[in-house]
Amino acid sequence: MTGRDPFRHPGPGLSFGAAGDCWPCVEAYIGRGATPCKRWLAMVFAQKAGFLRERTAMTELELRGFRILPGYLDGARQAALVDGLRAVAAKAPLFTPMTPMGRAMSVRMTSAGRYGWVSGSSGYRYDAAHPGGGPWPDIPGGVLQIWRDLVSARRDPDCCLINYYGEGARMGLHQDRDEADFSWPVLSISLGDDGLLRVGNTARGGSTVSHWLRSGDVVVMGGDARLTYHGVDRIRFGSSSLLSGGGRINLTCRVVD
Ligand SMILES: O=C(O)CCC(=O)C(=O)O
Repeated sequence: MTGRDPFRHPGPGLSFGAAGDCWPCVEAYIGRGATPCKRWLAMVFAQKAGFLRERTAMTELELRGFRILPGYLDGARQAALVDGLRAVAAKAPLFTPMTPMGRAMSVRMTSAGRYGWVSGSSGYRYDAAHPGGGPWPDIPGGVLQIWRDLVSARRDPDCCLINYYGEGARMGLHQDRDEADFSWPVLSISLGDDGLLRVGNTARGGSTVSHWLRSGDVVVMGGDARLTYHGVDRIRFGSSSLLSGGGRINLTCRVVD
């Protein structure tokens, strides 16, 4: 097959609604005899399971001071956010951050707002420019609305960090402490595949608790829990149909200075 195959396998990365299935599998599906491949079947079944688990908004949870709002965003708002993020990623492409120790992180990231979060040999910091040059795009209005509704209408965040978790990506336990004023919470929005959030303590070490975050869940990390260690152990790749290529997007909105 030549040219761009509209029924290709979802490739890695932020496909944001691009057509997602491979043509031989679609042929098999509609009965022309080709053999479906295992990856495609796994994705179809995982998405079906995700659909069956679809829930309405649940009561708020509290996890070591993190305020978790399960199902805060309905499907239409999630899809609208993904559209806005597609426009951000077109102007400020996802990149693979390197740790100060020179190791590639498994998530890919970009940012929107006055500042973006970057890392490299000089450490972790906020920067007014994308590593490829140029300013970061504006934070999409749908994201700002969630911040204004749940955090404050008095001041908007300076940075919306966008993390994309492909298959196998994770994020180690860490504190968000590169901001000047910890009285402002960090607002986290989950889109796409389920992600296993691990929450520790305000100092390194000690026991941890875990909670699966689903698409549309929102977490407010503030107050006494503002500096609580947290991370994402793994995702259930293909568990959501929001991103046709699979994967998870997490947005964290931060007041920086
Ligand atoms: O992906 C998540 O749910 C958490 C992301 C996070 O901890 C961060 O960006 O600092």
